[in-house]
Amino acid sequence: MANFETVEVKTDVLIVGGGMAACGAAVEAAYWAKKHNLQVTMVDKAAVDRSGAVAMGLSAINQYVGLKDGKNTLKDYVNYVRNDLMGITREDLVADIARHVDSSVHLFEKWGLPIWKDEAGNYVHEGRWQLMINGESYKVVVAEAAKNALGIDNIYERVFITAPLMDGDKIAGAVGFSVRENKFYVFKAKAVLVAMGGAVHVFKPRSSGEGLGRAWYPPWNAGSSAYFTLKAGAEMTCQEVRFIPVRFKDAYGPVGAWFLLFKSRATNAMGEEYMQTRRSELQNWLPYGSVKPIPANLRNWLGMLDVKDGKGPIYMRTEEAIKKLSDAVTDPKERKKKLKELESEAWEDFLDMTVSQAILWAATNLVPEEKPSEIAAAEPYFIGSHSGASGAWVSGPEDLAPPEYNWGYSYMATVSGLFCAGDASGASSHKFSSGSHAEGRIAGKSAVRYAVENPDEPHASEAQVNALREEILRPLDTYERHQGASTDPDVNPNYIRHKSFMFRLQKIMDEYAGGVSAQFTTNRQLLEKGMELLGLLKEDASKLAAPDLHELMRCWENVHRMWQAEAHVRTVLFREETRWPGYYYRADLPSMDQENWKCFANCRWVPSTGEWEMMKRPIIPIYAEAGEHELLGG
Ligand code: SFD
Ligand code: AMP
Repeated sequence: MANFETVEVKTDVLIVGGGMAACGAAVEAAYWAKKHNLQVTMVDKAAVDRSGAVAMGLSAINQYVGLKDGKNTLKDYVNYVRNDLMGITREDLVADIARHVDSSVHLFEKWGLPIWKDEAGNYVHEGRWQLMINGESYKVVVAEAAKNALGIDNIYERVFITAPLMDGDKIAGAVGFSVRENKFYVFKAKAVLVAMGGAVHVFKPRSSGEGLGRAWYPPWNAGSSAYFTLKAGAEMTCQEVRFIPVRFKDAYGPVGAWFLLFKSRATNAMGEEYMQTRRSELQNWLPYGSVKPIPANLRNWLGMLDVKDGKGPIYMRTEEAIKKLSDAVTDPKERKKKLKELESEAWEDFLDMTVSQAILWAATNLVPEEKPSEIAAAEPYFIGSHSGASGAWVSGPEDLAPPEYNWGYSYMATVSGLFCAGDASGASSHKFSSGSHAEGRIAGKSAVRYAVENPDEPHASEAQVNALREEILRPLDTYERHQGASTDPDVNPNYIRHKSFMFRLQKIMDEYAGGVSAQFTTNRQLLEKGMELLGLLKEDASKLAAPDLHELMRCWENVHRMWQAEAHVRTVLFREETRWPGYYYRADLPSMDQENWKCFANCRWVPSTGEWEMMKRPIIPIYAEAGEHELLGG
């Protein structure tokens, strides 16, 4: 592409992504870099003010430990996370994030985020770990601090990072392209911090036709973190752990406030409460089936059993919850006031973070204080920061991590100089927006330390840069060369456009890897067939075609998704058990095997051979005595 300018940017620490983790990294890295006269650069595919999962805002901060109040301890949080993930978690990472997360929340408040307070001036909790916020502008507030810290000249927006730049097996930077101008970017850096979020639309979504693209997690998080770290040769963890949230049906409104704050019940079409009627099923998943709160995947599973038995729809009993809360107020005038307050809180919960759910309520004449509302399990997502766990395998903090979990700088992947945070780093679930920010801060500081102690200039060969440029821009060339071969630009014997490619990927994942249509169920033969079809899809990736920069981005997003898909299918195959029913069910191996599989299932794509390696890594308890650890489910 002769009319493409190549722009080279040299920096010390490169932050890729501009979301919660990246903004946390920016604040901390800028502070430490200044002390050492180093430069920190951030690059985001979108505009930092409204990029990433928090673009629309949030109505709650889901991780606040409240260590200062003395109500919770680090051990409490570690126990909660370990149990929720059916025993599979890195306690060192979870504890490290938990001990830093409160300060991120206090910073948000200082920067102007309104956090709900009660009459005594204390934070209003949604649940034990969650705080209610007026969060429509959450991301803008967090972005402003990051921008102030870095300086606007050090931020590149609307540049889609496509691949890592390597110096042998060490990271040397990243390459990408502008989605608005004909510019190919080559960022060279001593340390690179990956925070490009999770992966959405790897599986076929429930939405179709006019609603296509609607999802719970943002469709613009397309697996770039996983692709980047895999292609750099980093070891990955928990690639089999996809997250399926239960959400208000069709517009994906959050359920947390209803279950935790409003204490609502969910019932089936017959009015039965599956969390009660299906309780005995929990015995099959001990010790995790007996913990409190019941792990997210098991909560899903009990509801799914009702749906499988034809007992849907499943309803959130909003009318019942609102009545119960307002009836508790005896004075009629006060009761009326309470009712109004609850109604407005219910709407605000959606307006703060899932506006389309409020629109759907309005469009379908849904009055929450009068009528229950349907809920459903969404489609699978890859997200290391919520109740999923997928991401890179990173080094733990020196003072907490045993030798098996520590190989140097905190939050550095197994590739020298490559750091990860938020959805990009694995096995440290339940960090959410606040914990991702905190993890970004720790990783940002660590990346600066790496750049100080490894001062050699980054080096990447011209041949590598040229090869990447050619490969990345190829879809534009392909389109230009072949567009005349047919009258319909979507149907052409010489190329495939991004949407058709994505549909093929989603169909494979849906039918063979346990998506919505397959009721989240799969087996070895299905997975192997899925691998075969993914192989064919991978061959066709070189035929992707794009008429413009926007579609070029779409093409690469789908290549990134495809690599996330492959890591997933390989790891679901590797783990010979069902550990997370409600997320996926291996019909050929329908129970949990604590003896052989209470371990991490890790994988690595080896750049020098193009082969994949699969390996087990041990679960090492830190926060519980051996006996107690068992009792607590870990
Ligand atoms: O209720 C590239 N989340 C919630 N967290 C909470 O604390 N409270 C809630 O209420 C939450 N809920 C919720 C949440 C998310 C969503 C979408 C909804 C509801 C509807 C989760 C958090 O948002 C999440 O944990 C964090 O945001 C994760 O942080 P991070 O940094 O890992 O990801 P990001 O913020 O999405 O940022 C990703 C960035 O990468 C950029 N990017 N840049 C360059 N090149 C590429 N190729 C790139 N690909 C991506 C993005 O633009 C973005 O800047 S509730 O449901 O639980
Ligand atoms: P959600 O809106 O589902 O993302 O939930 C917000 C927070 O509440 C997350 O920390 C969830 O893990 C938690 N949560 C949601 N539903 C429940 C529930 N029924 N019991 C316990 N925790 C829940």
